Amino acid sequence: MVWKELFGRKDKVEQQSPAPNPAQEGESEVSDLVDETVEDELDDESARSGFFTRLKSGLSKTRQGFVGKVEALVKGRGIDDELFEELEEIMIQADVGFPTTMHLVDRLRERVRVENITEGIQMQTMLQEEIVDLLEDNCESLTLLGPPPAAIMVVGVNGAGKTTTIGKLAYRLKSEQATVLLGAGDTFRAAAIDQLQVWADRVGVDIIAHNEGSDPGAVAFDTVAAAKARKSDVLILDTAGRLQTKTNLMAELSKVYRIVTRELGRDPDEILLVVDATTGQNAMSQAKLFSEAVPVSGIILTKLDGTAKGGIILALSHELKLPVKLIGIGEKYTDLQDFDAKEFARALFS
Ligand SMILES: Nc1nc2c(ncn2[C@@H]2O[C@H](COP(=O)(O)OP(=O)(O)O)[C@@H](O)[C@H]2O)c(=O)[nH]1
Ligand SMILES: [Mg+2]
Repeated sequence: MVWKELFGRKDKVEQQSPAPNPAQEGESEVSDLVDETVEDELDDESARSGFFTRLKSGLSKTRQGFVGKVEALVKGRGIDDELFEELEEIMIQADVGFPTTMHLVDRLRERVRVENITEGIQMQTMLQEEIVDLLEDNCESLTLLGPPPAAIMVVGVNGAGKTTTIGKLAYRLKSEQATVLLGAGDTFRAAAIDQLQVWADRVGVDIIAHNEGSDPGAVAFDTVAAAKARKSDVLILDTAGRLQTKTNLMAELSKVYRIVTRELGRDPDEILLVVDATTGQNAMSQAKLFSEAVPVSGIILTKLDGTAKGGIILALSHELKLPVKLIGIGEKYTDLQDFDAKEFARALFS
């Protein structure tokens, strides 16, 4: 996601607003005395390899728990029915889910037949290709088409990683010269408001917050109004971690959505459902239920670094037809990445 391209306002690049200070991570500033073109290329290159290295290390548990097992299975084996069955088992254990496992294994069976493959090891490359295909079928990046303020609503159960992700996203957008306004829509707990405030201070963006227990609809209203008045580029609204079983809380979430839509005069640009990858198949029911309350436009899958069962990403993408737009691979500012199917599969299989 490069918001300035999405907005088509490259002029923003020239207006150097102070970049947020990622002091926590000790990133050094690049000297602007060096030839800019070379610097840009180097930056691009090191940014790319940095991106991949972080992705790879973020996925290390899943690599061991899923791809590592596939590797061990197919090595030195010929292809027979038993091999397919054992492969299915590994995939189910990695949370790929039954329908998606069946889909992938059927594809492999078909290709093994048509392409006359006999060695198990050849099937591993095929699996990687099929995973890329499956993920790309439903791949979309964050879309902030504006007009400003672009609006992002962030929903999901308590503890999924909403507030942290909003902090990371604000950092990222600000680094790309966007002015960002946060809305502390989780009014249920004082700690939730404070937590977003801390992120806003750290990143250096504005925040609209009311007191604990106040109406989240009023926060939504004020956030949109302030974003318009201050001519913010992007507003990001946090929401309470409504348990999907509590109907009244879901109703409240739809109300917040209606208020944002009304005040904006259009749908929010994104309604992102934050899902914790470590919650396994429960992620699927969360996605279904939240989608009934608000028109979820994409998923942010967090804590991929904390699970060996990252296969859930395949289930979410294939079964729900909801694109995974961003992934969280750690707790630092920079541990939020655009989801790229090819890079993801490459990191998993390398
Ligand atoms: N390891 C890891 N932890 C994360 C990630 N995203 C969020 N967390 C942690 O998950 C916990 C809950 O996050 P929070 O943002 O408060 O969730 P919320 O209740 O949905 O707002 C916090 O301790 C975060 O630091 C991630 O991608 N990786
Ligand atoms: Mg929160």
